[in-house]
Amino acid sequence: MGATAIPEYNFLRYPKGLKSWLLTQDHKRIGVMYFAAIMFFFFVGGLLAVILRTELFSNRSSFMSSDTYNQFFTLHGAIMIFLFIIPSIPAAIGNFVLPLQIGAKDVAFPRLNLASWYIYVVGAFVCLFAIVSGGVDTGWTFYTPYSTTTSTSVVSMTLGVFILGFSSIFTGLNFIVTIHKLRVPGMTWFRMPLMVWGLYATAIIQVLATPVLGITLLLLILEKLVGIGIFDPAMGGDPVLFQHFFWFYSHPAVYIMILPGMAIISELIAHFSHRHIFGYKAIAFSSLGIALVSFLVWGHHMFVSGQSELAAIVFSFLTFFVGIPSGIKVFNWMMTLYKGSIEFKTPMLYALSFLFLFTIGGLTGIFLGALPVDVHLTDTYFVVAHFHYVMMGGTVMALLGGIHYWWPKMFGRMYNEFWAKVACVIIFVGFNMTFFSQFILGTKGMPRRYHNYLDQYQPLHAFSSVGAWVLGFGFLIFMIYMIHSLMRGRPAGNNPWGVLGFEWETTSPPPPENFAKDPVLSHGPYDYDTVLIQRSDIAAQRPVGRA
Ligand code: HEM
Ligand SMILES: [Cu+2]
Repeated sequence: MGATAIPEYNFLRYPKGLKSWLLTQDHKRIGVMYFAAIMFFFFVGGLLAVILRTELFSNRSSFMSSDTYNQFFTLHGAIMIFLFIIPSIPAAIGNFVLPLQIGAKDVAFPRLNLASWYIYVVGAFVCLFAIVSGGVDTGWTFYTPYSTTTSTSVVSMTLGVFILGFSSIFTGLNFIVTIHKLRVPGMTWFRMPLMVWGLYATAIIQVLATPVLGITLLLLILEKLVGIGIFDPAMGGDPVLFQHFFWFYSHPAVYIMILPGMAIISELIAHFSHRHIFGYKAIAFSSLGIALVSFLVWGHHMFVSGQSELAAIVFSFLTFFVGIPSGIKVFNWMMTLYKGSIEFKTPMLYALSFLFLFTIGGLTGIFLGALPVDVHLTDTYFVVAHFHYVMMGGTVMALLGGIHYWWPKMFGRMYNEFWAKVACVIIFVGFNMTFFSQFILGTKGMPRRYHNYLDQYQPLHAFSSVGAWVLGFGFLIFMIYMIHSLMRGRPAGNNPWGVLGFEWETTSPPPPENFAKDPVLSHGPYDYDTVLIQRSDIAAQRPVGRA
């Protein structure tokens, strides 16, 4: 534990100057720049959410017109999906962690990596332009025929999302090649940390699915600008075709959002249980299984679109298969915890929150995948609750766990553990208040995307809104102690958690070239039982008297 000072020679300080940041090819700096960007958009999207919930507190005294409401929920959704959650874990955390974890000096194509960051920034500005030049009110899904007829800035918004797609594709490409080519000698596929497996499965989807979204949005733009007639029945097109195209990307995209979250959870659960992860291969292959199945179920978003009965039944049936690999993961995580010597540090608290919330999100997804149930629940608050449980209860909790876990490596400083735990508990409670109530609202028939509602829904809506304020308060605390950590945090030392992994063998923050001397692989990623006795930095962290 002895390290006391932050090493002078680290990637944050060297090379010096603004230009060295703007032209950097260092995956760690690019990761940090992505991190700053996604956190910015998370807070913008979160602010919009709190405003929406405040408006929904009561069905009468509203401070927003219906049109403004439509714009706000669209912006909230689009920002959260395209600017925040899709790039969040892969581009920010993954960029920083992946090469370190496989003992590499950088990603395979550092310049492409930097290009992906600039493309992201350009895409973000185009989206922001859409917001200031009239906004968008279609929902984040841009469904035709409404999106081709509304006078809001659909063209610039979809163009922005089109551009963002390239940044995602480039990150995916880069990671695939990096994982194939740059692993340290001796790191076979089954000796990779599970984070790497998760990022690999994600990258495959990013590369294969995102082009479909790109083309769809391009067609939508052409439809709007020159009336090409792909989606408009009056010209021989079909509006439902848009839904097929859109969900052919967007269902796999929900796994772009959740797989990297699951990857972080595998790491946190193994390391904070100080135990070999249970069912390593099952977890690794289930990531690939999820990636594969994700391409076969898009029609479950379209049960009421008028698709054929046969299609609906097939999609419903296939959807149940998604439950299997996810269930395998949850089972193996539970088995890892069982008999582990669990350390309840903040990252682990987020991992346990994830287990609880993602299970609710996943199981309610099975409800919605059941054709006869979905016909009733579709477009109600049940859906809103379901996807927030998955995306926020799942991915955001995992992201927060990952941030707390790798923060000391990224910035070389610890945060205040007490306040971090307090914030975690507040976020957990606020989250459940906000969104559990919405399951009930949904089953009672409250439709989503509505500005006003009947009196009978008031108490639950009010409760949900109070929950959103609690949630916002939790994030405020998070912001404060993290900023405090950046300025005053205690130096972390190389391995503050006493865990295995190449990233913990170099200094915090690491030097620009990652490792002072080439790392050598001497054990598997979770070999606590064999390595423990030999390594003082790991043994020192262990609670006394536990085996
Ligand atoms: C800070 C906590 C959050 C709150 C209080 C919140 C609240 C809301 C509200 C009030 C709506 C509109 C519901 C409606 O009228 O139908 C909504 C929609 C949505 N939210 Fe959130 N949200 C939060 C976090 C997130 C996160 C983290 C994500 C994704 C990463 C997300 C993604 C979405 C999406 C995709 C929609 C659908 C937009 C649409 O219907 O087009 N939200 N949220
Ligand atoms: Cu889906």
